[in-house]
Amino acid sequence: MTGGAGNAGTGSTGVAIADPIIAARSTAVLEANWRKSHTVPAAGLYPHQWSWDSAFIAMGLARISPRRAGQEMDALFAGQWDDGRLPQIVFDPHRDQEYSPGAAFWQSRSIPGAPASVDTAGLVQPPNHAWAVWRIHQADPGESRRRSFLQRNYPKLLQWHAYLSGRRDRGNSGLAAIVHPWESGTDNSPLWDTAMTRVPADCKTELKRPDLRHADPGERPSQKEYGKYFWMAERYRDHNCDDADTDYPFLMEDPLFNTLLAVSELALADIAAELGLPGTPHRKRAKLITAALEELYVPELGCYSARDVTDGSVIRKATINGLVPLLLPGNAHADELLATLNGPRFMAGNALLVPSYDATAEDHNPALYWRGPAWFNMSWMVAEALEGLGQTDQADFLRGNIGRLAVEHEFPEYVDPWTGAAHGTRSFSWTAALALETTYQRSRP
Ligand code: 9WN
Repeated sequence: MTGGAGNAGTGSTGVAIADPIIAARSTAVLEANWRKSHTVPAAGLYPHQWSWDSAFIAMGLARISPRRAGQEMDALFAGQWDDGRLPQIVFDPHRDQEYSPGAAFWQSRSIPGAPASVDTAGLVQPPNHAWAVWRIHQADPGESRRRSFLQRNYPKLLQWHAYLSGRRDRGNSGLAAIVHPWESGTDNSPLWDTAMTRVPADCKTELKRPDLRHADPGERPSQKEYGKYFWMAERYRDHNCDDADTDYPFLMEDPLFNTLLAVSELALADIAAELGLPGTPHRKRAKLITAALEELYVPELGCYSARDVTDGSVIRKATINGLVPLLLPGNAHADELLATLNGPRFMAGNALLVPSYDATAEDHNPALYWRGPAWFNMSWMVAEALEGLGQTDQADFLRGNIGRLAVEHEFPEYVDPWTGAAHGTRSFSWTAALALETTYQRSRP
C-alpha cells in the first residue's frame, strides 16, 4: 500500500511529532462530532453515521485513539445487511427529522435481510473500509491483536466485497456498478448528468430540504436533482433493494468506487497475511479490477471516466473520480494521469488542492459541491498516490495545504481550489481527520 499509518514519523522519544495547532484543533472537531459509538460527518447537516466518511475519519482517529477508530468501524458494521452490503447511512433514531431521506423513508427493518436492531439506508458508498481497517491495525498492532480487531473484521469485509463483486457486477464486466449518485460519494458530479436525464423528477415523497438550513442553496444540489434522487431511492427501496430491477435507469461504473474496491482488496491481502491466511486471491482480484478499469480510460482526456451500464457508453468528462486510479500500484497510465493532474484541467493555474471537476469545462463552478470545489478526502488520496509514485514534494504540498486550509477556515466541507475560500458546512469530520493524518505524515524525519 502507498503511504500508511505504519509510516508515522517518530522523534527522538519515539513519538510522532505533529503540528500542535493542527493536531489540537482537528482533535477538538472530532471530539465535538463524536456520538458514543461513532462520529457524525457534521453536527447539523449530517446528523447520522455515513459509511465512507467513517472510514476516512477512522484513518485519522487511529493517530490519536486506535481504540476509538475501531469502535467507529464496529458501529458501522452493526448496520451490515445479510447480503453483505454496508449501508450508506446508519441512522440515529433521535435525529430523524434533521436529515432527509431518513429512517422513516427507508423503513429498512421491513426489508428482508436488513439488520433488525438498527435503521439504515438501502444504498451503499465507496468501499474504503478494508483500507481503513488495515491502517487502524498498523497504528497500534499490539492493541489490534489484543482486541482481535482483524479477526473480527476480516469476515465482514469479505462479505462486503463479495456483495460488490457479485450482485453489483451489473454489467458483467468485473466492476461494481452504483445504482444512485449518492453511492458514488460525489453526488452531483457531471459524470452522472446524462444518466440523470433519464430519471423522472416526480417522486412520491414530499421533498423536505433540511440540508438548506446548514449550507447555501447555491452550494447544494438543486430541487430538481433532489426530486430525481428521491425517485431513484423510492424505486430501489420499493424493490426491496434487491438489485434485480431490470428496467432501473441509473447503473454506472465509477472509476473512484472501483479504485477503492481494488485498493481495499490489496488491504485485505495484507490483513489476510497478518492472520496467517493466503493473500493471493485478494491480490488477484485487485489485478482483475485494475484490468477491467482499463475500459474506462479515455486517452483524449488523460484520465479515467465512468461507464453507463445501460448502454455501454463511456462519459467524456474529466473529474477527480478519474484521477484517483493513480492510487492503483503499477498503473500503466500513471504518467498521463500525472500530466492531467498538473495540466489546465486540474492543478495548473496554481490550485491549492485538486478541483473536483475539469477547470476548463464551461460549467465548472468552484463553489458548487462536486462540480468544481476541492474536497479534502480527494486531495488526500491524490497525495497518497503521489507519495507511492515517489512524487514526495507534490504530496507534501497537498498535505500541507490540507492542514493549513482546514485550520484557517474552520474545517470546511469543501473549498475553492484556487483561493481556498470555504464552502458547504464547517467542522466537517473527514476534513479534521485527514488534517490530523497529514500533520502526522508530514512530521516524518
Ligand atoms: C448524501 C456525508 C456525505 C458524504 C458524501 C457527500 C454528502 C450526502 C448529502 O455528504 O452526501 O450521502 O446529503 O449530500 O456528497 O460524499 O459522504 O458527509
